[in-house]
Amino acid sequence: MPLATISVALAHAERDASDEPALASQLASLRGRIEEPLRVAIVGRISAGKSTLVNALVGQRVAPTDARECTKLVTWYRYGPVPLYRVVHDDGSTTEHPLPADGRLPSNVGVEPRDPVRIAVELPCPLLRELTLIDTPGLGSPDRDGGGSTHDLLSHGRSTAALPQADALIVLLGADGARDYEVAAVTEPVTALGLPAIGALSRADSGPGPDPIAASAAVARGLASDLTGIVTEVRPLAGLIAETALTGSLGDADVSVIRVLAALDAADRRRVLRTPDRFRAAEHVGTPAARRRLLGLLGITGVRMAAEAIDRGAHDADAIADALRSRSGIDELRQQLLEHFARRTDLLKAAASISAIGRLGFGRSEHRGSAVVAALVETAERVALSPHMRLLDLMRAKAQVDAGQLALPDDLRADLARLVRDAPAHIRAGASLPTDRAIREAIRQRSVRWAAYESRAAPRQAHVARLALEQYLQLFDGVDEPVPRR
Ligand SMILES: Nc1nc2c(ncn2[C@@H]2O[C@H](COP(=O)(O)OP(=O)(O)OP(=O)(O)O)[C@@H](O)[C@H]2O)c(=O)[nH]1
Ligand SMILES: [Mg+2]
Repeated sequence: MPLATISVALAHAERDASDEPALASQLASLRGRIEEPLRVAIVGRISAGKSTLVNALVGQRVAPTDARECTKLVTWYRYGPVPLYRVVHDDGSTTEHPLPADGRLPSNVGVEPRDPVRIAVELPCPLLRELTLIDTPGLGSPDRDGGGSTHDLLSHGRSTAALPQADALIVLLGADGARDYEVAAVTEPVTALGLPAIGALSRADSGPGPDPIAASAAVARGLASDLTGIVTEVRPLAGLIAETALTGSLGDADVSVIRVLAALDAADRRRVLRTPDRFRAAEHVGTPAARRRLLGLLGITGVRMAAEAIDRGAHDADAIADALRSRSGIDELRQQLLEHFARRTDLLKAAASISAIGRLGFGRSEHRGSAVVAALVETAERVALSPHMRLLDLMRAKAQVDAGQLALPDDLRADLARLVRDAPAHIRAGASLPTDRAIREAIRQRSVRWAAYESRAAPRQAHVARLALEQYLQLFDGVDEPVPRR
């Protein structure tokens, strides 16, 4: 409903702004944005594994990846029936090209890196019907040591300039992301925009020990707790392993090398797989080129996991890829993307539109004095205060409760978890049956409990209680009055 209200208000404003063409075109693009899939930007430091994650999500090695700084232009991945890419210039002009036969976007698309352009890729990938992915250049920390390189600054600037175009974010915290200034470089621009964000501890396979992915879960939990209110959840992600598994990159030759490894006696296998150098030097396991290739595809932890998959009965490339995928963390990330973003598209689009309208009306906006904009801002502010939109506040409160930063009695915690779910009314209300009567009864009981709590709780808890009561009231209003029988 909020989204429809905003869409209509934008249409009216566009009509009223017919003698202000620059404003009218901005309003038209805001309205167009409402009709599109949700835009999710992937942000993180240089080499955090952003482009690798894009490839894993779309199931194709399309984004160029490299150990050196690689993505210099913001690149959009949208749904389209035919694989192609467009180079978008600053003046809006575009040139269209088919994707090469190997499906990879050329790493140099034939423009000077300084040209202020972006790239728009279209792929027939089902996930892109629901979400548009925006791959960004690495964020840096230019202030830390008196200014990064010109490239760092340029990349950082391009990324931060692209973020207001997004509705939601995936924030990759690198292996070194546990250090304060690294976290700050990435989270500052995110915090400034207040966009909903899910976090991942990327390159989770690169740590020491036999099972670095499992070991990094504790670091991820610590980050999640430090970053409450900025990102919901932080889980370990081994993007490279996910990319290889989901793009069908393992071939028969790779499987033969993995088989040889799996057949070694336990002590020899442990020795060979202790470090990448030892694996490279293991002359009794395939050719040097084959070992290099396997390391590039999976990293040493991934190679170890592939051999373990054979121990557990995987017998071909597909089965090994399945085993790798399920341990990489990508399934969980996808699940989070659907749960927190795709299924909440209308709510998040409404929130993003409200922020964008706010930016038109305030700050350095050239349209600040326009009466059309003033009317629009007023509508947006009204919608922002509606119970529909305040569900976002309740979701944030739940994240604080989950992170242990806000204490609530157990029964209210359970109520809160149900209330923020994207589910039918009877489930949100915690009713025993999906009937109007049961729903109303459940709402009555729970509201009494929350109201009693509100009256004696500390201010932060009382605020959550008011938000919860507001949602119950709204649910109650949505249930049809029973028709009295004669
Ligand atoms: N071991 C390991 N390597 C990874 C992982 N993800 C990416 N890499 C490697 O790290 C390097 C950088 O990955 P990219 O995906 O290009 O990183 P990016 O964040 O897009 O980097 P920029 O575009 O330069 O900012 C590449 O060599 C990847 O193969 C991972 O999960 N584990
Ligand atoms: Mg990149």
